[in-house]
Amino acid sequence: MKFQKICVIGLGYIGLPTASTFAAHGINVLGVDISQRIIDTLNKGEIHIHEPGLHEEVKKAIQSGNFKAATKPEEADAFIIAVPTPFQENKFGEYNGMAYKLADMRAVISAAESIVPFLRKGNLVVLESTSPPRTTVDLVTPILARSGLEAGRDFHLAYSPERVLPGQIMRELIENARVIGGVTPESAQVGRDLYSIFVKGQIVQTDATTAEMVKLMENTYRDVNIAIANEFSRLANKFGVDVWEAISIANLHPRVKILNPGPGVGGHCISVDPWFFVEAAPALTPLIYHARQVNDAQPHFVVETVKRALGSLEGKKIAALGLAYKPDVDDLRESPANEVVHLLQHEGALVKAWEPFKPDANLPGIHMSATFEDAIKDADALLLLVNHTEFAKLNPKEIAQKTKARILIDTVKGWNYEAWEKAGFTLLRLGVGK
Ligand code: SAJ
Repeated sequence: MKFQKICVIGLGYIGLPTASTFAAHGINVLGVDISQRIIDTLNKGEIHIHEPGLHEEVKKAIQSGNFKAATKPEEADAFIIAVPTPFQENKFGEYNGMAYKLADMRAVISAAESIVPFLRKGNLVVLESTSPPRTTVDLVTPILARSGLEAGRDFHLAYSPERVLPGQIMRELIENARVIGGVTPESAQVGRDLYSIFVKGQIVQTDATTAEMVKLMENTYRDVNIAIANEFSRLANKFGVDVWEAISIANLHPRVKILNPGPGVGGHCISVDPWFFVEAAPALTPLIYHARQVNDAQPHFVVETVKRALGSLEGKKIAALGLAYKPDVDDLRESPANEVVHLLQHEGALVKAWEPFKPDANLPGIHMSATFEDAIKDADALLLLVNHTEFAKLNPKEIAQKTKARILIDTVKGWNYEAWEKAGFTLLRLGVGK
């Protein structure tokens, strides 16, 4: 099937790169978002998020006339839904005394509803948002049926998850393998026709529910593996071992690849998606549930480590370096660093936070320093929470001039012991019981 015009609903971290990449490949793209502010920003050729290479792509797409943004969809050959599926803030499910988080599917529901008036015979609709198993079949299909058209007979419907890594989205969108799950084999084939416009990686066709499950399995696999690394860090601490050394030696085994411990698991994917499995089948998911618990509790282990370095935290001044959920991104969503700062403050610490990718972030209850120098100047200790490249590159001798702190706590193995100790600092690393 040929596509002249497509409509991408949701212009966030996935929708916007997808829309601008289609536009760069000559497709007429209408990007849709509920936020008028985002629409105005994009139509000026500006962007509202940080992702390397994205701004240039959007600017070119707008200038070429291939891309415009609006708050309402229009008729098109294909509709792509790329809206967020967070979890509900104040509502939990319960199974055998275990509370679990619930998906908030409202954005998917209203995106599907917004397509109904514009849906025509022969169209393709693709859901990209990470969703609980069976969402395409059980939630989206009945909504689209309100158009009077039937999925798989009158129009094509598929689920195709994004699998791109924030920070490398523009490249991975094109190069990564892509799975397309159709409600019928023909829907999957038409989905393939669409994405083969720019995807260079392998495209695999399957059914919609398999594709949904694949996406959740990938992120759950990573979550469970980070959980074991985090649990190892606690064990190493207890047994007087350096977890980083132990992991690097264990990883010499040809079939072992332990991930890195850290302050916890953040972002809007890995810390969220495993809950979709738990919600869908709590009786079948004890391992997934407990891995989530381990990762969510890791900020407490960071606080214990800080206490080991500083004793009581009452009145102690701490510079928290990095609030993003991972290195070299500006995304602060579900960031464990944020949680660490709150826990430290709860123990009486006076925390100044510095996030180079979003110095002016407005986070309730967190004091953001306007400059790095201000954050570290009067601190008793510097706490490294995110391994941003610029933190790894800091010059210990220069920092020794800029701060009165002589204690460093490194939760991400971003700093080299020798260099910092030579400059007069004492460095304590998460998961090092030596
Ligand atoms: N983390 C660790 N230890 C590690 C690796 C990561 O603590 O060894 C932490 C990070 O610091 C971060 C969190 O885990 O807080 C998640 O980071 P990430 O880099 O593992 O993943 P995301 O959330 O940025 O992107 C993931 C990717 N999924 C997989 O690698 C299986 C990406 O490919 C997906 O497209 C994305 O989720 C998504 O959108 O679902």
